[in-house]
Amino acid sequence: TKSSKLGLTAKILIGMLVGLVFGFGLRHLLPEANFVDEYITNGLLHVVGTIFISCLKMLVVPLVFVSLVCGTCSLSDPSSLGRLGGKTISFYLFTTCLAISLAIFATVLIQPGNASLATDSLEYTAKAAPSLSQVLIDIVPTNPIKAMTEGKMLQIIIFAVIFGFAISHIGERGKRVAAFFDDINEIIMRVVTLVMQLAPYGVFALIAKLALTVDENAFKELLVYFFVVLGVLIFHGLVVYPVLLKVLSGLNPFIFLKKIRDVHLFAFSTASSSATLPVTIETAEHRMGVNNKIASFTLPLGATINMDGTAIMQGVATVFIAQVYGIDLSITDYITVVVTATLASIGTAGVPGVGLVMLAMVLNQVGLPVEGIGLIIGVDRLLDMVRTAVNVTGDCTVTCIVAKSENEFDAEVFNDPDAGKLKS
Ligand code: DAS
Repeated sequence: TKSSKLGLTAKILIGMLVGLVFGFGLRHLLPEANFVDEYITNGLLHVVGTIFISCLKMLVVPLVFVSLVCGTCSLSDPSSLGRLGGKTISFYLFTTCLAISLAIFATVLIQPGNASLATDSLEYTAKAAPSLSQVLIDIVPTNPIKAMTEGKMLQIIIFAVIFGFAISHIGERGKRVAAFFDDINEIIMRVVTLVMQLAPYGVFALIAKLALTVDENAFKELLVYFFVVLGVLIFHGLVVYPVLLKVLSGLNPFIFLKKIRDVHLFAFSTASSSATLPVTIETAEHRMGVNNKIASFTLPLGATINMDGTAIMQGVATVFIAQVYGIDLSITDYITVVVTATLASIGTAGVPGVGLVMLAMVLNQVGLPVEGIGLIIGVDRLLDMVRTAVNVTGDCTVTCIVAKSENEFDAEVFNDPDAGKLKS
């Protein structure tokens, strides 16, 4: 039947649209109804949306550990591990620097901040973020199982790389172990595709809840700020990455953007790079032709330390807050913002609400009032959804560039429009 021909992407988009109509319709038709809040917003929609995100997050640790063990033990030699890590981290830092520089340039140019915005009643207590040296020390797990139960991504990555590397050094027995991990990886990827079928319902609930709870008044005062962040996010996501992909790998950016659509929809609706990670890995490997030995390393690392969308919000927010408080930033301050935000993206690996935690670090660094964050909180939820989609696009772009440069890329799969397409 026609409906069975509808791909997953179309079903998710329908889920989003119905969620928007349902949420805004209910909000404006029954504005005072208490039962809506209790039984729908914080009841049905909250339960369905949370279960959907939990189903995705449930797969992250086993998938990252198993796929990274598979990827590492199939790497030809240890030096390729070093080269792969060096290339990946350099590209991630470069794209983050570029993102925040674009953001600062746009905000200085457009000047969205003005002294008319009320600042006296603002307050914001920043969550303490670990120092970069502490993050580096924490990278090595004292207990790998504890790292997995706590979802400490960098610790899981390090342990999986060491474990996988050791497998490739125990001769014939290693081949049997590697084959076992390959089978487990296949099983987990199959579970990923099953969970992805829940997306239309999960996305409906998440978007409907957003429509019912978003603070429409906050947008009135922050419209210019909101559209400056949105504009730079869209420019970076749809212009900068495609240009980098074309120039550095020769790949067709239009095919890339078409194939990454599901990842965008998951990232946008969940606002979580880590929850989206199973879909990102599945898409990179089965739809874009990136070899597991690359994707299994670059994508978990990217989801943890590469947050260009977040850096863009920080760039705009920092200059915006300075403008509202009438504080002039010097060139040195701008350079400090770029360096701090780039390093902060590594320093706050995997911290929940990482965007605002990093912003507090950047504001502190240039002596701006952290309570200024209270100005932008009202529109941050929607911007978080968009910048998460940009974050994962950056991860995929660098993954394709690195895979192509390592010749661990199947161009046939990339150019096949139906490769790895989820049959609904
Ligand atoms: N939601 C974060 C992410 O998962 C981004 C952010 O908070 O800015 O990438």
